[in-house]
Order: sequence, then C-alpha cells, then structure tokens
Amino acid sequence: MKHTSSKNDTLSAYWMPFTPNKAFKEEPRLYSSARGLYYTTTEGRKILDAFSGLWCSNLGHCHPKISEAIQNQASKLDYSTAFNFGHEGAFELANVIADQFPGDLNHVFFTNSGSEAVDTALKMALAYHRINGEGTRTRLIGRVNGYHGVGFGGISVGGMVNNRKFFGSLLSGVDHLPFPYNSEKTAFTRGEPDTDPMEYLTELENIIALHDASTIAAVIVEPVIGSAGMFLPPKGYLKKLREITKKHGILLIFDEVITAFGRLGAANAASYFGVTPDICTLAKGINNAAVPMGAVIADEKIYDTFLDGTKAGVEFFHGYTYSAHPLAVAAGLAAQKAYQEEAIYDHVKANAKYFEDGLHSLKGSPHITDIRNIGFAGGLTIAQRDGIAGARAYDLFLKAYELGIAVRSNGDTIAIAPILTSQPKDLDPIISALSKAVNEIN
Ligand code: PXG
Repeated sequence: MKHTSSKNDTLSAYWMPFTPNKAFKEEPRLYSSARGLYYTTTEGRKILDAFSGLWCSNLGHCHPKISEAIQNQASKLDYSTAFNFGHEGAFELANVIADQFPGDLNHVFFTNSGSEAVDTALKMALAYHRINGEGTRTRLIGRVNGYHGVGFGGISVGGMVNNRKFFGSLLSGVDHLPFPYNSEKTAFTRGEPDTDPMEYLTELENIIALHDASTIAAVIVEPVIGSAGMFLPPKGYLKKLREITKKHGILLIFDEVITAFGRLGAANAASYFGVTPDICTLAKGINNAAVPMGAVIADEKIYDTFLDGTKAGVEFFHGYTYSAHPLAVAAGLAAQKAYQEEAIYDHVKANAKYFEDGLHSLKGSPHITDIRNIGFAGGLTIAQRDGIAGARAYDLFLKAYELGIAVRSNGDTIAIAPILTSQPKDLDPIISALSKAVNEIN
C-alpha cells in the first residue's frame, strides 16, 4: 500500500534515520532545547534524558564550558583543512586522549563519527599488515549482534541482521564470533557473568584453524555490547580474546564508541578491564557530542610501521574533509577538561552500585526477564507479547516517554544510560518511571 501523506506534511521532507517515519510523523516527539539532564519538548514538557542523548551527552546538555568553547572557536578559526595543514588544538586534543589510554596506544586519527572511526580502523588494520609484509592478512572477524556503525565495513563486521540484509554482499572474507550471552545461565547477573569465556571463544580458534592465522587481519568487538541491548562479556573473555589474537599476530580492535570517556566509571574499557588492544575506535563522549566527532587510537607499532614503511609522501591514503574540525576539537578540549575538573570517571565509579541496586530492584516486575548493568549503563530484556519481536519493549519506551523519561528500545531490550553527572536523586526517577511504565503496559 502506498504511503499516504501524514497529517504533518511539513515533517515529510526529513527522512529520519533508524526511525519508523510513518509512526513518528503521525505522533512526533520534538525537542526544542536541552540543559543539563533535561530536554524540553516543543509542548514545553521536561524530559529527563536517561540515555545521554544516544550514549553521547555524557556531561549533560549544553555544558556551559563546551558551548562557550564552540562559540569562541566559531569566530576565531571556523575551518582548517587537515590535509597538509593543522591547527594547534588538534595536536593538543590528540595528546589529551592518548594520555588516557593504556600501553602504547598513542596515536589519534580524527574522524567525524563512530561509523567512520570503524571503517578507518579496519582500513588501518589491512594496510598495516600489507606494509608490514603480511599482505595475505585480509580477513576480518566481528561478532553476532555486534554494532559497529553503518559504513560498509562496519555493517560487514557487525552482526545485526536488519543492518545487513538489505545491503547486498558487503565485504568479503568476514567471519563472526558467537554472541557471548546465555539468558538461562546468567539472567539478572550484576556486572560480568561468571561463565566460561571459552564457550564463546573456541569458535575463534576454529576460525583460525580453518583459514590459517596468516589470512586474518583483525578481530573487532565492542568490549561492552551497546546497541544490541547492553550485554556484558563473561569474566575473563576480553583477556582470553587478547591472548588468542596476540598469539596469532591478529590485531585486536576495541570499538569503544560508547565505553570510552566515563560510561564504565573509567577512562575507557581497555583500562577498566585491564586489556590493551592494538586499536580503539572512539566517538560520542569524546566531545560530549556537541559537534560530530570520532577518532581512532592506534598503538606505537602500527604508527611506526606506516611511517617507517613508507619511503616518502603520504603514509595512509585516508582522511575526511572534516577530520579534526576546529569546532569539534574545541568541544573536545572543553569536554576533556570537564571530565577531569568534575572528576566524572570517579563519580560514576562511586555511584555505579547505587544505579545497579536501583535497576535490579525492578526484578520481579511484569515482563522483565533479565537485568544487566555496568557503570552507568543498564539493559533490560522485555518478554515478547504474542511472539511479536520488539512490540512490548517499544510500548515501554513510549510509556516511559509519556512519564517524562527518555530511554532507548532496541528489539526486545531497553537500554538505560544516565548522564554521567547524575546524582542518586537523579537516578531514582528513572527507576520509578520504568517501574510504573512496566506495570502500566500490557
Ligand atoms: N560503534 C559503536 C559501538 C556504536 O555504539 C557506532 C559505532 C557508530 O557511531 P556513529 O557515530 O556513526 O553513529 C556506534 C553508535 C543504540 C545506538 O541504540 C547506538 C549507536 C547508534 C545508534 C543507536 O544503542 N551507537
């Protein structure tokens, strides 16, 4: 049936991303402003942002110092190409970021989104092996249910069927590890489940045995699984993954787009879990999302290989018109300063248990079949109604919004990501609204 114009014709020109456009345009939810923990809608309602925008407005909305930095920058140096020219802020921000990563993860390549960061990291891995004399290493390994943005590289290593099935043959030579989750064994676990990580990593050894390590470039995983509904790896999983990849000369990429800059109560997942990958992808909280920005951080051997292995000229044929855009960098420097000045990572660490207790108090509420948490990130699984995937979780999302709380539904899950400055009194209304909402839907 042809789509008929909605009652809101002025809304039809904007084709909205990852949104049921028909349903939205019948009943739009429009924000007009935001400050701190709250959005204000065009009807003047206040909505408590329990998802940090989209895992990204970590320091709260319109942070005064970030807004001021962007305003000042806009009238000082609006744009500078990153190809053959630079501006001081870009170098400064790269240093501030590198200082927060473990090991010799020291070199930062700027992009404009997480998707671009992922495609950049995959290209970096392939080119690294080639320059290093191992050009046969071309295979990439992702994971079932993984989300690595929407570029062709990202959806190829990603493992969410709807993000893949419409788009043809994708990249060739990609394998996927199993999703490291077993609802029967681990439902309602606080923090990382205590199951044997090899249950999910033997498959990596099988893939290596099948193709031979000499054909495999990199493994990419989200250290904490975000988009699929906030799931944690079993204890020891990331350490074991590091051991296996290192043994076989395979690069390990952590997609830290949501985990870096405080979400776990640490600077990043690599530090939190004590596991150092070869490359991390970053975005979102890097500059509080006030201007689009992403980045890739690579370790010393990768950077050195590119620089030493190229006789003269460009070492990496890759980059974006807006790489290290001055406004994004200004926001980044102000955001990074705020993380330190406001001791955000420690604040999250200190209040993670309070959030955990609140979230797990929902156990026993109707429809909730699992609750997961780490730092200021939470995930719920919602039982399907009449076998229809996602419908009840979506109703819960709508009901919570009616009650003044913005969370996120993805399939049969609800994800909660409070703004990292939230105090216990700000977390309480999130939990009580979810409790009320889950009791009110059918
Ligand atoms: N990697 C990861 C791990 C992400 O979470 C991206 C890459 C892509 O970033 P960009 O900036 O290109 O969007 C993301 C993005 C959700 C949700 O529902 C999460 C994201 C995007 C949309 C929805 O959790 N994360």
